[in-house]
Formats: sequence, C-alpha cells, structure tokens
Amino acid sequence: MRGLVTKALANFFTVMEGGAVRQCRARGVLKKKGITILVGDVVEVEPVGATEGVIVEVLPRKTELVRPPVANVDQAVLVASMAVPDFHPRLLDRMLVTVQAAGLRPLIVLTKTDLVTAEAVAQAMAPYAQAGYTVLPVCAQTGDGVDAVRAQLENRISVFAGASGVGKSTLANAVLPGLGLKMGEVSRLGRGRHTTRHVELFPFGSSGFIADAPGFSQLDLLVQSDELRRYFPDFEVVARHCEYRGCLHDEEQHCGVKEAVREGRLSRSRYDSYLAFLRELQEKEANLY
Ligand SMILES: Nc1nc2c(ncn2[C@@H]2O[C@H](COP(=O)(O)OP(=O)(O)OP(=O)(O)O)[C@@H](O)[C@H]2O)c(=O)[nH]1
Ligand SMILES: [Mg+2]
Ligand SMILES: [Zn+2]
Repeated sequence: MRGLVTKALANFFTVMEGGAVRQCRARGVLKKKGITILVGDVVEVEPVGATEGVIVEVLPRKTELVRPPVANVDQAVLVASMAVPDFHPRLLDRMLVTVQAAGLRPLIVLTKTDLVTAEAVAQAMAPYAQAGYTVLPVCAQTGDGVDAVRAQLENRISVFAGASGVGKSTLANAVLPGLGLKMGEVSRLGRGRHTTRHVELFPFGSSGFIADAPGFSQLDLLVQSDELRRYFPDFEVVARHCEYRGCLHDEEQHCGVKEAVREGRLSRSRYDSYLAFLRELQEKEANLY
C-alpha cells in the first residue's frame, strides 16, 4: 500500500491513504541506509492489522525543505507579522531565497494587520508586490483576508513557515475551521516560546494539504553566492542596465541595480538583504577552501 506521511514523531509515523490513517514504524534497513522519513514523503507500507504498518520504502521527493523539515510541498506560505513580533524583512527575504531555491512557490502572508496602521501594511507589502510575489494581508481578529489565503491553498500542498508567534497556527485554524491547533497564549507573546512543536499535514479541500510547522528564526541559505541574484526577481529588469554580464551588484561600476536603489525605484531593504546574504555566502565559501 502507498500513502502519505502526515506526521512524524520520534520513530512513529502517521501514514494517510484514501482518508484512512495507519500508525507506522520504519523498517530498520531504511535507517541503516541513512534514509530519513519526512512529513510529506510518499511511502510504501506493509500493513500490520487494520491500523498499523511498517514503512518499507520512501519514494523520490519532488521538493525538500530543511526548515521546516518537509517533503513534496509545492507552496511555502511565508508568514510574517506586522507586530508582536515586529516585521523583519530580512527574515522574510531569507525565507524567499530558501524556498525558491528549493523549487517551491512562495506566498507571502502578513498577519496581525489590526496592530498597525493601514499605511504601515501598505509600506511593508510594496517591495514584495513590486517583485511580483503574491502578498496577502490578514487579520485573524476580524477574519479579513482569510478567504484570499484560502483561495491560494486549493489543490496544492502548502507549508506554513515563519518565526515563532507570527500566527501560523492561528492562520491554519482560520482557513480550516475545526482544525483546533494549539495557538500561543497572549500572555506569552513576544517571549519567543514555541507553541507548535512538530510539522503536520492536514487535508485541505478536495485535493490539497496544509502543513503547520514550528517557528524558527535561523535559516541557512543553501545557494551559491553567484546564484543568489536569481532569487531576487525584482532585480531582473533593472539588472539589464548593468555594464557587466556577470554583475553581482556589489562593488561593480555602472550597476543597474545600485542605480535603481539610489533613485528609489528598487527597495533599499531588499538590496540590503541581498548584500548581507551575498557577504554571508562569500564568507562561507571562502572557509570551504
Ligand atoms: N492581534 C492579533 N493577534 C494575532 C493574530 N494572529 C495571531 N495572533 C496571536 O498571536 C499569537 C501567536 O499565534 P500562533 O498562531 O500561536 O503563532 P505561531 O506562528 O503558530 O507560533 P509557533 O507555533 O510558536 O511557531 C496568538 O496569541 C494569537 O492569538 C492577528 O491577526 N491579530
Ligand atoms: Mg504554531
Ligand atoms: Zn549590477
């Protein structure tokens, strides 16, 4: 029997097949071969009785994310809050690079819009909308924007990613009423407690799934420094004016990207993220040799 791993806790896996679930262990040989099993994996199971089984094979993955650890998702819902915790464009930019490099479609959701002015929301959204990303503001309090998020989740496997406390579980509960995921208490806000402790996939609509996941603040960039610019689609048009074909938009003269930033046509925050990531990757690469 073939199924989908919807939950992984210690060495126990929940495998779903046609709406029914089995509690499974992994065959020892998988571990010996160094094969890990992730939520989202499609696996071959030898049934044991009516409700249990043994995972004997993991099928090749279409996509794989390290953080949150999940396989085969098509879309990453990058959740960032406007306040509590504060909006951190750097972390959002980092997540954008990571998920695009992993071959996922990014969807940006800005939460807690009730805690700031409409102007602040518009300002936060602008650079990302300009870059061509879909950016949706939501407020869990009023339910504003929840339908628009729901529409983006149809027929896809999506994972919710973002810092702890930004409202991932709250959003999952809002798009899928009755889910009943545990959410952070207001009294704990801002203290960086992790309410969600594992990744879990839930069926959504007729053929979709959504995965809630624990929050994170650290995220390794798994790309080459000279490939980084590929993951900044907002640089593409202005980079046509760079004098050098391989321009890294760093120290080069006559750089279309730097010119656009100077003239206010490209977000400085986005460029600052790019430069910070470029340095980080260049340092990492220098330490390898
Ligand atoms: N004011 C306001 N508070 C919100 C909103 N969305 C979520 N919250 C609150 O933010 C807190 C954290 O929400 P969670 O959904 O637990 O956050 P999370 O991203 O799942 O956090 P982790 O599981 O720790 O990663 C809760 O107290 C929510 O009630 C919103 O739109 N407005
Ligand atoms: Mg949570
Ligand atoms: Zn350039």
